[in-house]
Amino acid sequence: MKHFKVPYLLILITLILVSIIFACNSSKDSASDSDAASKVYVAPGKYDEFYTFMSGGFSGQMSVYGLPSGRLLRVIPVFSQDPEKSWGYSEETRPMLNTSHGFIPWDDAHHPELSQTNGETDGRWIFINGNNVPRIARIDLKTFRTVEIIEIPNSSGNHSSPFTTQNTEYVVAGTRFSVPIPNDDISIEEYKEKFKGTITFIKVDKDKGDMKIAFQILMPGFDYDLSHAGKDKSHGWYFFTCYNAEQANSLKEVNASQNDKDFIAAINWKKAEEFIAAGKGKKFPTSYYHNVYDEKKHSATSTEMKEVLVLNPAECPGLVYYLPTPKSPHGCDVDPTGEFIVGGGKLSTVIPVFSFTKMLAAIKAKNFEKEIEGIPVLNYDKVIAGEVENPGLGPLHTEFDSRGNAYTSMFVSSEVVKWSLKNFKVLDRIPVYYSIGHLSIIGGDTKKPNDKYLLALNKITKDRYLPTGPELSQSAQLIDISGEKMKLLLDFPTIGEPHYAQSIAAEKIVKNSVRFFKLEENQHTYKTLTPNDTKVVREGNKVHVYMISIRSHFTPDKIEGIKVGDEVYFHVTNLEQDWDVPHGFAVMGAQTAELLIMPGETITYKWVPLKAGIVPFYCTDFCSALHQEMQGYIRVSAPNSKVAISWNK
Ligand code: K7E
Ligand code: CUA
Repeated sequence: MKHFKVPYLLILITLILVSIIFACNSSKDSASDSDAASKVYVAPGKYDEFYTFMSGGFSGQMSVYGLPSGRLLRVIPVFSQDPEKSWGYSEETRPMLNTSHGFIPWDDAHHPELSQTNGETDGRWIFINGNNVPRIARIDLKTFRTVEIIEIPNSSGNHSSPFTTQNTEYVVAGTRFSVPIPNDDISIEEYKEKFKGTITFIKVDKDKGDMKIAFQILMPGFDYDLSHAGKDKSHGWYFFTCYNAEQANSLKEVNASQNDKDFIAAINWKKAEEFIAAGKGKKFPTSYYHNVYDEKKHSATSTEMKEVLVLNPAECPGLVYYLPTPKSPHGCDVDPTGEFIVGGGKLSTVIPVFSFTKMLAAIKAKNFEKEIEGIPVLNYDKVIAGEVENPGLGPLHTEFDSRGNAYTSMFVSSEVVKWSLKNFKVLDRIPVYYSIGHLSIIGGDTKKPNDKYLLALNKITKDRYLPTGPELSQSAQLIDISGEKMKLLLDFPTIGEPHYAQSIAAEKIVKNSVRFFKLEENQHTYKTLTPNDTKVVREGNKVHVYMISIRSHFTPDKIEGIKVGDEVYFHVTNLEQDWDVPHGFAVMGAQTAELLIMPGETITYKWVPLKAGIVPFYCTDFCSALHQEMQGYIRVSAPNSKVAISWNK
């Protein structure tokens, strides 16, 4: 505590007090007049104009809403098990949650990021980061399913992720918590000497979307918080905010708030590619898992990877520069032209806006104030384009419209502030309820923002909805940004903690949406395509049931010869070939979740019977007038019984 400076403590205390005052100011002055209501009204049977994808935060999922109605359309399990969809329970999907730490059915997912082509969202995939066990997932927007999860080695707290480049060349991952690399049993006191950050570049296959770690950059042991890729003129660069340039290893609330400025790291990834091609990457042994779901086999595989290529900036001149950035910056956002880089200094009284053009000139002129571990630190005055003054308290994240305006979320003063990229003057502000984290404009981090709506993603709900006990849902607010003044249109509750959201015109997705899986394309090892092919096969204590479901029966629906302690695998193929006819499957006493089998799909349900007797199973999805009849019986006998396997067709 001996380096402690009083003014910072005062600033912190003031911010906390102001935040409490704002959070408790339960004003109800929303603009929910008939004008606002008509703007969000979507008539029964009509589609919304936009999809919005919200991260689930600590729920590990992603939720999908329609805009402007705020209607919940779907919850997509990502880093989570979902009993409704058997995700993470079925034999086919369990491998998706493998990591170098074993099976991890949870994570803290923050930033959904849509794939882009030419700097615009293209509706093909959406990526999302897992913070706790560093991972990135890819969801296929044809099926709204997670199809790939890659673990990030040499990382911890994967927060500055997975922001994409303008043609989805890369998604990235930065360590929020620096750690020893390779991780090792050393004293935490050795933080300054031994703890490092990494920034990982994950190459995305341009046709298939498959992810592959291309290389990592070894960084000083700061906390890498958020990032965005450059676009247009700054395409080829990535920007990462970081805090804790103090390299504190405890009481970070105070100890990482000492310096006037931390940094934005500017990384030239095209240069990085050249250094890799020139053989500058060092192979580090490591272990991480790459899990891929095959939509034809309806099954996932999990592969352990054992090494990663690492670049050291000290040996790669021109690869990384630091831009000094006021007070523990959080958000790191690039405007649609690629010229301005905005840092969100949580504890700062201004919003710094950097100029990419000035940055290049300062690099050329070597306007460096110092070096940190071989990384030049540029002079603040030489790279700053302007500072937004009196923006409010606690600036976090910024997005943009197409008219040269920026919108910044103010966590502490609970408001959205609109300001101009021409003169950095505040133009408008609107209160939000309460304590906003991210905000999101449709296409707001791309080259082509849409000027209709802004979503405020608020952390504290308090009195906005009917109380539901101690735990309240978090809340989103839809704000009209089409005019000069922002207008609040709608409140709607959200799932988990949606840090960030991204939205896209519905037409980009609807046209590619899969309605069912074609049976003739089903390549599952245990598929069953006709009643005649159904069977029950014993292999030692394993029993494989090849089963089909079609309105309104299972075949077989009478099975005998199962014994206590057997491992029974029901491989159920849904023979329907029409949209919206799933069948469910559940067995009494099975210690797992149901199956929900889409038309044309095969899924496997594992059951180990523990008691002898008659065990019913049934379809859990109300699929037809005779759904209640969609059921069957299994006879379970003692382990030493002589009852032979039999079944009906
Ligand atoms: Cu600001 Cu994780 Cu993007 Cu939360 S983060 S708010
Ligand atoms: Cu099939 Cu109900």
